Amino acid sequence: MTEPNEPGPADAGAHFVVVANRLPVDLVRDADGTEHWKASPGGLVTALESILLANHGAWVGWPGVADASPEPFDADGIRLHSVALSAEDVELYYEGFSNGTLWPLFHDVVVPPEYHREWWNSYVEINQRFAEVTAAAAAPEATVWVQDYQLLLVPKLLRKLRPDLTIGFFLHIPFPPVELFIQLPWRTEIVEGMLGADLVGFHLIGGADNFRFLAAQLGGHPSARLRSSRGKPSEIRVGERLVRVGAFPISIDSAAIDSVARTRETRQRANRLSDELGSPRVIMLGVDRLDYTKGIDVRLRALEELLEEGRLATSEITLLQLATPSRERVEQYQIMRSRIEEAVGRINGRFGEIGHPVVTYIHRPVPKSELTAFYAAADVMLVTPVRDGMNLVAKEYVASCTDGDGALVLSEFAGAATELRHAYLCNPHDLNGVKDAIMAAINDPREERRRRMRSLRRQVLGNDVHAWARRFFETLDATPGTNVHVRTPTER
Ligand code: ADQ
Repeated sequence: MTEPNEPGPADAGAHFVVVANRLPVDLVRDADGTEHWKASPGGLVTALESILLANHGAWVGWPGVADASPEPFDADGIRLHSVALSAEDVELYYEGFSNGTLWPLFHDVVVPPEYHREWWNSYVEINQRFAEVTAAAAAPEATVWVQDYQLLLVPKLLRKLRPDLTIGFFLHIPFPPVELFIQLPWRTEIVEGMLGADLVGFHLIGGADNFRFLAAQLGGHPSARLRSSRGKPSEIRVGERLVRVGAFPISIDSAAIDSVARTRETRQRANRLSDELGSPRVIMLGVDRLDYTKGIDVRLRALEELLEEGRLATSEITLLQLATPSRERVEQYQIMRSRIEEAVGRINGRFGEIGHPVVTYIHRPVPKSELTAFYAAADVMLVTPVRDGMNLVAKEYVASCTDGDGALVLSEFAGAATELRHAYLCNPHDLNGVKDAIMAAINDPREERRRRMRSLRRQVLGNDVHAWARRFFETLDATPGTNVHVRTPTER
């Protein structure tokens, strides 16, 4: 998407509406108070853009700045509806309940989740606000697709306001096992909120199974116990309705990344990067939001020990670690950032040489075109989260490896590991295992590395984000009682 156009006239509502915490454009407020919009095309926009355009769709979300409530407007054919959040809403609903309670709880309590009633109250209130804006934006019998953990209550709240709608829900992060989920004081409300959808989608079968089990336990929906045959969505009876639950592993626009990676500009930038890094034998790369789930600390510890033990030498390797700033006002993120920056400093202090640090650390986002060149330049990609819903970085790396020469070290705790079986898989809690996986990725014979990469590329190029969205809609359409009028173009 590019810059938005001027506000358009009010309309009778869209037949397809996406609801997500953030709009696909960010409102930017300059120091002098002037405001402008900046496109921020994430993976979800890429996935849904063609469907939104084919259906004159709408998007409901927060514009990213406190106290802003612009009127609905059109941006490249998509109608954008802002949900206004005050600074206090951001603190309680977003930083608090979404990222201080749900995020750590759903990521296996990697850090302790905090349970505060005022965070929960705000979460309920803001979910209601999202439901109201969506109810006003949707045409009669429209299809609405609600996204992610910030909006778990929206399906039920929206159904109450607009029983005519067909509602899909997709969770982008893991859904935890019952033993963890039941810590949540508002566990029943959350499960009931999600069951307001006609189709509840997860990345993995494990998440769908966890949810079904909980629905049976907490929601009093005994039919939820019924297991479906592997890979097929199952059905839960909720009153008169049937709710489908299934696994839909998300992907990327693989062909687009592959073709950018093949351009001369990208190849040249990749070569230049290698020169800038001192043309080492092995370039290792990490690309993450700076988040405590991503295991940046794990790979730094593995690297430090490998250097200490002399299994790797400063002269032959380098690690480029890109870490996008994220949730910087949340305390656990500040703690993690300090720990990572301390480790980078320590490793460079111990093992770096003049003009040749072992770790190059960039704490800011990198433009997508640059990122593809970085992937193309990397001999070994390190993806070591302690828990991750999917991890798109792993797939982006594979799509960028057009010469088939690259190795992916991948945590078993990333959703992507269920599909990318030929990566160098490792358990991030087993440091020796991580070190061995890194060494194998570096030292395996070229033919073995290429064999693995061929298999990974088949998987990633054969299962792209467009297929993901299509599968979700087809399943939603096949759910009894739904009324999907969404066109899903097969050609982009
Ligand atoms: P995230 O936790 O944000 O997503 P991920 O899937 O890796 O994690 O996606 C990150 C995206 O940000 C990638 O497209 C990547 O290219 C980009 N990115 C990361 N660091 C960057 C940098 N330094 N510069 C520029 N771009 C950068 C959540 C879940 C994941 C799930 C996705 C999609 O936590 O598990 O895979 O949603 O469902």
